[in-house]
Amino acid sequence: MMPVIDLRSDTVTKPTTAMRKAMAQAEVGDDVYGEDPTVNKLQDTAAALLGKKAALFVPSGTMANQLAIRAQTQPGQEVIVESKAHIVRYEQGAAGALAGVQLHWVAGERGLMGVEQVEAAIRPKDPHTIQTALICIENTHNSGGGTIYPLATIERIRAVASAHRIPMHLDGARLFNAVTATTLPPASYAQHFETVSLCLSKGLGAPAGSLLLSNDLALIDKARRFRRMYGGAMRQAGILAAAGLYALEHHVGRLKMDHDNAKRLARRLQQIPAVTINPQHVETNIVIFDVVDHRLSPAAIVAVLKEEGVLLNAIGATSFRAVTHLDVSTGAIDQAADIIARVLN
Ligand code: TLP
Repeated sequence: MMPVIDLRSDTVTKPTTAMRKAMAQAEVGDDVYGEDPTVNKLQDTAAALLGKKAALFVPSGTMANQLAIRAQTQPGQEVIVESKAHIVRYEQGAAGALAGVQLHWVAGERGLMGVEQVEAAIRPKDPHTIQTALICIENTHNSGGGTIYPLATIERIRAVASAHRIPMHLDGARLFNAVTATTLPPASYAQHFETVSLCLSKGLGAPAGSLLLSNDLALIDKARRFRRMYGGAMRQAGILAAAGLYALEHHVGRLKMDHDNAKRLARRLQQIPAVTINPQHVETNIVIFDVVDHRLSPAAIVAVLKEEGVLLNAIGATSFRAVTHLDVSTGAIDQAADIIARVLN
């Protein structure tokens, strides 16, 4: 059978044998009673890693983001968020449907908002105007191409948010990619946010699970109640938490390989005449490139590549996304680049 090189997302990774073993051997209990020792260990481990007092284990990154929004806003308020953020594009309108808030989009540069943009988006405190309740930042920024927020930008946005007494949430689905690329400690980012979400099922390679972290224990308690409301309170979730613990222990150190592979792919793609890409824009494990005026439509390109054994996503009228992860080797990246070149030329 032809090998499939799956670059659609870093969510497609399958648990390794060692991870499955850790899952099989996990001590478990009923997490709704707070009695799952492995969930508790994961929450404590992640909180310590990010320099936060508490963490809450949830099924998905979407739920972690939505709990952060629900717990820190009132219906009828507004949340500032970058226009291509996951919260805007890929969460099925949950912020409006479940928290009753309006999203105020700010168009960033490759997903990154500037401090002036954020400041301009904050609503005045007059009786007519909707009130800004929360500012969300995505780091790394998925649709921006795995872009990393400079810490200095976050610090400036934080200062503005504090001056207006507005809390901040970090969608840190891929925070460890930012941490790996910058070599900054995770807490150096996390310290600027009231809440942080962290995904175990992206580059870290766990089959499911995310965490919501905060220093505010009352806020975590509130989020726990909403987790129940949203159907995310699980029972013997230690089976999943064990995978998360294993991932934090064994899969953070290898993220650099994914970044190197992404850069390698970008440099190869740059040599294809039909492709537009700036390899310098590839900062982590996400490669976004454009194919303009091709005889094949984006959907047709994706379909032909699939027949040739390469899976990736079309994410716009001319844009494609390829994501590197622990189930694609450097050899597979070279093979994928050869196939993409053959199909597009
Ligand atoms: N991103 C997925 C898709 O949903 C688009 C992907 O393939 O990249 N925040 C960010 C920045 C994300 O990229 C994602 C998932 C999430 C949150 C949501 O995580 P899950 O899928 O666990 O709900």
